[in-house]
Amino acid sequence: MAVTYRLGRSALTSLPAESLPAVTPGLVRPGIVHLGLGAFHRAHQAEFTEAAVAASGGDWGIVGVAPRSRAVLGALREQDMLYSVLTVGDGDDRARAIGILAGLGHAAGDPHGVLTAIADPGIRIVSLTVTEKAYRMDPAGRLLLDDALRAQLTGAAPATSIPALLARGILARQAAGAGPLTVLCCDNMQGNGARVRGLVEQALDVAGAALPSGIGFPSTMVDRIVPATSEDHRRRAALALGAQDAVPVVAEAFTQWAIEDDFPGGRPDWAAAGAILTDDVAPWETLKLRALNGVHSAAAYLGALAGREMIADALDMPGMITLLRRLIAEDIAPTVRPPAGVTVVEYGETSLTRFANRELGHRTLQVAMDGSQKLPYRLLGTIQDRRDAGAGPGWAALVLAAWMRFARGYADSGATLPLDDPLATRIRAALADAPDTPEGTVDALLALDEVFPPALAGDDVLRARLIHWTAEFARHGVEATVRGLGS
Ligand code: CS2
Repeated sequence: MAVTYRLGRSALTSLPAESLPAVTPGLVRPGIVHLGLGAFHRAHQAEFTEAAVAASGGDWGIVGVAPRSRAVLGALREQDMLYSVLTVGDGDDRARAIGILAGLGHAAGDPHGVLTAIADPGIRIVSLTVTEKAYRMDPAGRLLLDDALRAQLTGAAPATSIPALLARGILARQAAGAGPLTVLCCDNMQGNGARVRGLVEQALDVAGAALPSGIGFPSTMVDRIVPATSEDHRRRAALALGAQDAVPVVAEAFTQWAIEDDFPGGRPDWAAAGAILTDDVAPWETLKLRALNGVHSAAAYLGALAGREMIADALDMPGMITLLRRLIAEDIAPTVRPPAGVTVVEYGETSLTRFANRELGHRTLQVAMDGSQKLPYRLLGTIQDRRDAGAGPGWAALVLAAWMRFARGYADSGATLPLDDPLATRIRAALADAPDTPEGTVDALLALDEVFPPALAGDDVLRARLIHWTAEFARHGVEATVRGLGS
């Protein structure tokens, strides 16, 4: 069947009932400005928010702001701000249009427009999915201030970066008397609410101001695997939807959101959409970062080094499941106090089942990117906690050694691996100056103080295990090393 309609309001009458948005597009007034209009937000918070408004009402439409790229904005405009979520992996493809977007913005092109949107009294939440690096903080939570950022914070230059948009947005609200606000960080960082609060306080300080009262910074744990959309996904979304969509997002069926309930300006009824509202989100965050994201990164680095393109292919490597199960049970589980009713090992098994979803087409290189920003939250905490408890770094050291080998820029076959990382220049320079030996690689990278806290950088036991695994990889390759562990 040829699909000729383009998704948009006028196409809705031709969509199957199960593909229709849960709210009437255009009728929900804006209450949220969301920074980061990538696939993850559109398949996660946007879907939860739409379901919450459908269940319980409220003016919680989302003004979606793309920080840099305009690519998605044009297509969304042409589609009356509608897009679809294609759910794959459980037999049938399902696609549903989402109609909760109530406005669009572009931070790089129209920063003033974004500040005006944030200062609107109708807006009570500014949420973010901008990835770890966009916060421009070191592992200790210090703002990485340079001249360009200082100019943005003091108003000498337009506010296009995340710290500046938040700080100047808050000041613009204060000037407008716009009322209480919640800044809701939805990026994969431990204690993400407190971290962003610290960032905003430092940024306001540079701007010569203090944090006004009435602003909440709840922490949240967000979870749904949402890889980059491929041409094949686009085609399948059109078939399942019955309309062409230039910007569908693809996701697994699993979705989870745990939110600390601290919203001075109110919030959508996300609990009605299945979210967990709690006063203690830390157990959820630690569990997810270590027993999902940390394990994901393990599969990504080992898989990429062994020439596997997709995460599902990495899981198929002989020995891989055994290794990941040991990592979860022996190293991660002892460091995590899971939420009531959850066990780390069962949760970890669910992670492995989710990673095996081949329909997602999740590339190892996509998960491998930005390792210098991700590993502190997903892996180094596990190592630190094990060392503090007097235990060895365990299998987590093997995973860290895989990142170190990956950082050298080529797979075991000799094929080039792109180092897509904000610290790529620093990492390359450190390695170029070091001898090409296991000791040389490990010492050069452990010395990166943007990544490794002093306690780990100076840990001889960790260093010895990293050298051991780096030497094993050099001698046998990752494929054989992992296979050997599974027997
Ligand atoms: C992944 C995450 O790309 C990555 O680093 O580990 O994006 C992961 O898919 C999500 O956090 C799942 O919630």
